[in-house]
Amino acid sequence: MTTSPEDAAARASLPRPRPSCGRSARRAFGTLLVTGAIALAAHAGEPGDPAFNALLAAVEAPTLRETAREPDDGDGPRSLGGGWTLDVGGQVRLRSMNERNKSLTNSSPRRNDYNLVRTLIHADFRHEDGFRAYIEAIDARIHGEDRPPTPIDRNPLDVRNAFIEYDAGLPTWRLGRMDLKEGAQRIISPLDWGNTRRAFEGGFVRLDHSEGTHTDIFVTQPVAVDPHHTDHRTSGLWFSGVYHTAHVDGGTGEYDLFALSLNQNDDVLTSEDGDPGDGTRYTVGGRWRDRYAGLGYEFWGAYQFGDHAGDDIDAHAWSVRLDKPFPEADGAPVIGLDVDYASGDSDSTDGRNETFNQLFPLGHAYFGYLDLVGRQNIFDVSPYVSVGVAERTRFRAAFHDFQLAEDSDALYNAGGAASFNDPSGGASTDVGTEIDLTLTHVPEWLDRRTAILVGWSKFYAGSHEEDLGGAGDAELFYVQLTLSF
Ligand SMILES: [Ca+2]
Ligand SMILES: [Ca+2]
Repeated sequence: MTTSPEDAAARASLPRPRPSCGRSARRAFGTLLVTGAIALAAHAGEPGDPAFNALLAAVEAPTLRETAREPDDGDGPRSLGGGWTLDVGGQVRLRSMNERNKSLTNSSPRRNDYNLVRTLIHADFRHEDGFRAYIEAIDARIHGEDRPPTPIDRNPLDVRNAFIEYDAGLPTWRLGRMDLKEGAQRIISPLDWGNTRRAFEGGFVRLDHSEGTHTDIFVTQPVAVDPHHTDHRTSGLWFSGVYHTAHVDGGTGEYDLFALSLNQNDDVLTSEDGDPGDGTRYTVGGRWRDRYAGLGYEFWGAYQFGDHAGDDIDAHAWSVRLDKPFPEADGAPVIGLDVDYASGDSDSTDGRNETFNQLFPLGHAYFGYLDLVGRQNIFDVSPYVSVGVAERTRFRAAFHDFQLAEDSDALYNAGGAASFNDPSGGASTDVGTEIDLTLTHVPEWLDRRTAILVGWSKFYAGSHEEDLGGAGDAELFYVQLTLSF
């Protein structure tokens, strides 16, 4: 989105737009949604047995769940003799997507209805002496789309995981193409929601200290998905780090400490003066999660520094999560609140890069299921409620109120792409609001780890996009079936 200096100056002289009546109404609706769902919880169905509740908890937030089987998760590997075993497994996932105006510009075609089909098959060879070879193939396709596919939709028949491992007890060494998943997946995730998932190539060492506590050290290059050719690691891009996770308080508490480095060569970056260059971005931070008096809480924070094509990096992000479960009540409801902040750039000409870089996140889980918002230049307040509404069925409702952290920086989507940028800072910071409703059902007649997910999301565009030529709201309806074997 571009705008003339005259327009920007005219807007800058106007009073800052205020939230409209409709917006206030939606905020009120968000509050009502939470209280209404709590009331609904009081009349919900059977609480169910604890084991099933645990299973449901695993699938009720599909965005935080590893739907693909972990390399070490098997139901009975077969013996090959000579100390070797083999486990073969996989997953088929089908998702029907019905999007409306996801561009937020009302550009044609406004509707985009398509089907995503993904098949994963793996073979896991292990030797009793600690040697291991793991390979996983992916076939990710899209059908019937009205708009061009995104980079995470397609990857017909490729290698998604291929590594060798040696587990000598302490530590575990891994070399090859692999997933990286750390903490609550805020900045390092395999991005399971994406049809293609995400992988890295390089070396990985896990130092095991005790149950639930480990230190990971890795030096990798992200794999670039190529829908037409074989995938390769991204040349000139390195992602390395140390990520420590520890369990405390007898397992109820957990904390992370991390130091990461993203190194970009080949002049792919651009300074605020417009000069191309290389750069290294360091990210240091931590996370603390525990429970107190029945209330769950989580604090997360990260600071970034380094060099971006000659500009100094100075960026940060933080999150606060609170949740209150009612395990004894019908439907075992949970109410919660997420607040997420990620810095933006306050001056596009000062030679300081202040936009937080979200790195390799599962943004879908945190900033609305329409994926219109990522962890960059944003302030998001999101209350939510989750409750069992019928046998083996759980309902979740979340509300988001999005504001830009800095009005002179862009809106960044879940993939990190910038849009609706007004460097003059004349446009409103009001990005909009979103409602996400999901229903997850685990059918009794299907195997474990199999789930049906139905979701509806609606984004109500705020005055920021309207100021910069956006038009209309966005909507998404989807149905997903996941079968693991
Ligand atoms: Ca490919
Ligand atoms: Ca700047």
